[in-house]
Amino acid sequence: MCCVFSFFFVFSFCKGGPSDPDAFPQTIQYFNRLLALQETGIMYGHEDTFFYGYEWEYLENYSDIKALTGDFPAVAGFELGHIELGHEKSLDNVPFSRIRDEIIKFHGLNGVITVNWHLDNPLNNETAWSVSSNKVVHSILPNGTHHQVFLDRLELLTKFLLSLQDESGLPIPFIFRPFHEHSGDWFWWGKPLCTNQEYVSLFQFTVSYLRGRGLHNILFAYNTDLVTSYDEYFEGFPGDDYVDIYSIDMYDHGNSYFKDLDYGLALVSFAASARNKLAALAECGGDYFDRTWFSNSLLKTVKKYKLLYLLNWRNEYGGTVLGPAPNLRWAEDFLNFAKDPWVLLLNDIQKIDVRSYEILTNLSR
Ligand code: BMA
Repeated sequence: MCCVFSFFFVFSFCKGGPSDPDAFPQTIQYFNRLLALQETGIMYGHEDTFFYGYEWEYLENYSDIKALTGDFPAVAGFELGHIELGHEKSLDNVPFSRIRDEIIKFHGLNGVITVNWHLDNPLNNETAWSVSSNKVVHSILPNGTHHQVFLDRLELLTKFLLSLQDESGLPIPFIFRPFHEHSGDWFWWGKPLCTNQEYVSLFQFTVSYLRGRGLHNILFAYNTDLVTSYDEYFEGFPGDDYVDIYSIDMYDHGNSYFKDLDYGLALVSFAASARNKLAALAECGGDYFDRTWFSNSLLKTVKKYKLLYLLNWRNEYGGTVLGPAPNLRWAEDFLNFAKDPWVLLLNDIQKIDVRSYEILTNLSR
């Protein structure tokens, strides 16, 4: 009985399907699998986890999360900044060939892939953080002075994305979170640097371009930083035909952090449930002086809502470390967090019966 009820409960969330009307069968299956996972717990994710960490770089089959917990994260984040320039290495110095290999390998393990893109400013060729002009988005939209520059850069991104195929040549489904943290003022696509309509057009144009190039294997995540109202979250929202995941990023900013986080997560989770979408805390981290930051404060907050994943930003070798690792002050606190049955690492999501979401996929077509 219980199974029948939970089956229909999960199925009732599957009516929507991916936002792409031409989504490949494996993308529909992926979306439904993620909806089922969102009911099961929260996946733990880590950025650039396979390339470098607190005390190492470029080992094989290694990750700080694996070294600490014995398991890989369920979600792996990959940075594509500088793919748009035709460079061989990302802005964080990771060879794109290695990024491709790890994406293919992780997909083979049934891990969930999320991709982000700190693309350089196409107007002045400086970094994603170059915010001196509020005309950048305007200049790269159709009829803008730099539209062709943007098209060329999108095409270089597209070529890389088209190369993400499994051993049998099938495109690998993944999450893409372009133009993230829209509510902030630190990227050239941030809220004070363009109108809401320009942001909407930029997002829609990008999604349509990628779909037009045959990429029907992508789930798109809409993302803001801190917001304090429902209306503020949806300023710049490109619409449900372009979005599969409602997400926020939020780093610890002091006393009001967990209250603000609670508000943001309630917002994305309720809005997503109401529209048959997914919800996520796409980036988070802190300085972890609170000795139970993970195991008490974060865990209590995320357990209140249906969320697909949370992701700690990268452990930069020799730089800022935002995830856990052996020998860090917050290692034990993280282990206590990861032990909670609601928190899912790679082995946990591998255990979930693939056939159940295949049945859901067939029903929802
Ligand atoms: C930022 C920092 C930068 C990095 C960028 C892209 O938050 O970690 O050092 O280059 O993300 O990964």
